[in-house]
Parts: sequence; structure tokens; C-alpha cells
Amino acid sequence: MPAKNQTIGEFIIENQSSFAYTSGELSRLINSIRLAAKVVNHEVNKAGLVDITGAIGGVNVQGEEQQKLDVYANERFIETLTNREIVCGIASEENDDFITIEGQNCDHKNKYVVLIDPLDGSSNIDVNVSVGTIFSIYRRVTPVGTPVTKEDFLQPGNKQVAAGYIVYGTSTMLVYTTGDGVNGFTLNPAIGTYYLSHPNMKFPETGKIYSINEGNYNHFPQGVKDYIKYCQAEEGDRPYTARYIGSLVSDVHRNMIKGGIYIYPKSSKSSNGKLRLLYECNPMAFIVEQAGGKASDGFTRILDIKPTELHQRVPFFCGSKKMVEKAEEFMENAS
Ligand code: AHM
Ligand code: MG
Repeated sequence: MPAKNQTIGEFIIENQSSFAYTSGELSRLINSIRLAAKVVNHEVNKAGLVDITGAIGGVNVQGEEQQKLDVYANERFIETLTNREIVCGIASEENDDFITIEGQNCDHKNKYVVLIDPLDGSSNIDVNVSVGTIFSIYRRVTPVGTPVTKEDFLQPGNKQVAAGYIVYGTSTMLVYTTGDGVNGFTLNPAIGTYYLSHPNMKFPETGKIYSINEGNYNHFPQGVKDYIKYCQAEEGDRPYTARYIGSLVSDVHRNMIKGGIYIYPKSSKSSNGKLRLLYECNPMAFIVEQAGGKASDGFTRILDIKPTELHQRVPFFCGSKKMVEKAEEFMENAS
């Protein structure tokens, strides 16, 4: 049982020995991410005040318009991780290619790569709705002492050693796993410290919330249409409640606390859906599974998919185990 009012710093020190690898590097890495998140949080909070929101005019690798805060968050995370020289490479949803970090003495001695979506759900910024950061950490597969290659980033999600998200919501929370359960920390902005507020988070086995952009209904596969009709049917504990923020982190965070399912399926408009396997689905799937939930592409476990491209997209079903199983049943029946 963790001590009351435990800070994230105390928690990391106490739990360091339960990490798969205990060199202290992973702890330092998570420390850097939480630091960058505080800086980004500060900026996100004053977005409305300083007129920083709005498109910067650039277009990211996915062909989407970038917001100023996306750029800002991307730079802060990369800068913080680069300056501390604790990773050997970073891949970001906002950059076309991965970044190689040589490390001290240019010796390529660092062991971890980080994949990050610096500011997810950024279309929510100008309307003052929650956004998030998602990160994923792997051990490199190429030999220490050599520059990282794409292979280090294209690992299946089941090789993640840690993953987490920050939700910039009514309060700012950092939720992460190192493969030993999921813990949530809430930032006290007055003193800049995260406190353990949600120890050992667990996805309810089932729930009553379904989260999907139903505006695309006509374009969804038959299995998804059938599942939506099932959610709406007047039977047993149904109809379920529809809740969709349009911010993956916030939608999954709410469902993890209340019980529910999040779906971003493929559609006739986008053959693999919208979400990116490496920056969004894998880290969220790792967290969801560690909390006792389930994540798949409708048929296959997300964490077992072998990525082929840095910016690969994949359909995403995640949430309470029984609800995801039910949705998969509809997918199977309609295929
Ligand atoms: P982004 O990385 O460009 O912000 O897009 C990802 C976001 C998710 O957070 C969210 O669940 C989804 O896009 C919403 O998409 P849509 O507006 O198509 O429903
Ligand atoms: Mg994103």
C-alpha cells in the first residue's frame, strides 16, 4: 500500500526494483517526460490567454494542419529528452522520420527509444476541451554503441517497457505503466508536484459507455454498425450511454474509470481508421491491458501487430474486456 500523499518522485524510487530493467535509466526517462509535461501543461493552460491557439500554417506528415501548441509540445518533449541524453532515439507523430541521439561522447550508449504523440486531440484546444500526450518506451534492438535504426522503432507493442499518457483536463494527470499495473498521478499546479491519486487503476470488466464518432456511421463496416445498434437496443442494461470527446486520451481515461469501450474503426473513407499504431494505439493498449482491459483492431490484439511503417494506422477497439469481446463478436459475425 503506497504512503498517503506520495509524490511521483517517491513512487518511482520505491518501485524502481519492480521495473524489468533496473539501471535507473528508465526512471530518469520517466522523470524527464513528467518534467516536459509540466512545461507543456503550463502552456496549454494559458492557451486562451495568449492567443497561442490556431493553426500555425504547417502541415504534418499525415497531411493534417498543425496547431501551434502541437509544435510547441513536440519541441519541448524532444528538447527535454535530447538535453538529458537518456535515450538513443525519438520518433514523434509530428515528425516524418525518427531522430537519432548520439549521447555523451557520441557513443550511442543509451538503451531506450521513445515514441511520442506530443499533443493528441489538438483540434480540441481552441474550444477549451481536454487534450493529452501519449508516450511509449522500448529497449533498442540494435547493438548499443551503434546509431539507432528504424528497426528499433518498429517493434510490436508487446515489447514496450513502459507507456503512459498525460491528460490536460480539469486537472492534469500523468498515468503510466512499466508493466506492473497502472498508476495515476495528479499535478498540484501550485507547487508543481504530481501526487499518486489513482493507485493501481483497473478497467471495470464491463461498462455502459460507448465512445465512437457516430457521424461516420454510414461509412463503418457492418460489424461496427451492428455493434452500435446493440449498444442502443432497449434490453437488459442497455441502451448504453454515448460519450465522445474526440480526444483519445480523455475518452479512454474516462472509460477506464467508469467502464466503457472506445472504437475508432476503419471506414469506407479511411481503410485503416485514423489512429497511429506506434504513437497512439500501442501505448494506450499497453495501459489498457495492464489495467485489466482489452485492445484490438476488431480481430487481432493490438500489441501483437508487427509494425511496418512509423506512421502506420490501425483500427482501434479498446476498453472494458467484456465490451471489447462483444464488439469483436459482431466483427467476426459480419466478416
Ligand atoms: P490527432 O492526433 O490529429 O489529434 O488525432 C487523433 C484524435 C484522437 O484523439 C481522437 O480520438 C480522434 O482523433 C478523433 O477523430 P475524429 O474527429 O475523426 O472523430
Ligand atoms: Mg494524435
